Amino acid sequence: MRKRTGLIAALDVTSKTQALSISKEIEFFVDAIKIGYPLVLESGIGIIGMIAEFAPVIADFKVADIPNTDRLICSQAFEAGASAVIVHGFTGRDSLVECVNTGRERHGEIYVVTEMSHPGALDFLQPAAYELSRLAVECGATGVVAPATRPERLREIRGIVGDMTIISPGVGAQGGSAAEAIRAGADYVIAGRSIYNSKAPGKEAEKIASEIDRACDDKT
Ligand code: NUP
Repeated sequence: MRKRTGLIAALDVTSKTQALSISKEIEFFVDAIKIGYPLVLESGIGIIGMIAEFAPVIADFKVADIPNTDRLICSQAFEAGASAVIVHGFTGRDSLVECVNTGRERHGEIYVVTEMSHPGALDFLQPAAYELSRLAVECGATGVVAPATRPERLREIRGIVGDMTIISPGVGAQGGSAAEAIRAGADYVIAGRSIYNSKAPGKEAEKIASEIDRACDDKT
């Protein structure tokens, strides 16, 4: 992913028409558009290629299976035109290595979930988050997904993954701040509902992008 604005829009709408019209409105302000099951189950896998006309697509399939099934899922996503796939690491090293290898073969990126952004992440994922971050580094993933809702944890994860890319959800609707996430070490922030539920998604994306820009200036 080439960094320009530092913003990734999550498009969890369940209407293909809405997804395409929002993509057109926000394309200038985002580095990628992340889509997942809500939109793909409604529209079919072909929606990936349609959205890729506007911005690189991250397929948030949180792939979490045995290596062979992981390979099949990642391959389908890349085949459909995704630039990146989000996968889980808790299934273990062999599964993650298979995802990373599939990404390499398809010239695509693989991002590994560490600690999720929602409150329930404290139940099982938080205790494993640092190990999952280390596993992502060891397996040669492109980057990790770490929570904007907990900047202090994001900072720790940055310390573990070095210069690996961090993409950070939880901005806006989940209460996280884009500026704080950037200052804590995120390369990109992910915002969904605050953009697609807004009356003016383009303006909202522009606003978040300029917040990111200012936070990047603070850091340098
Ligand atoms: O830890 C995570 N938290 C999270 O919200 C990992 C994710 N992939 N996401 C996704 O980011 C979530 O599924 C949604 O697509 C997006 C956040 O959307 P919103 O809360 O800004 O609407």
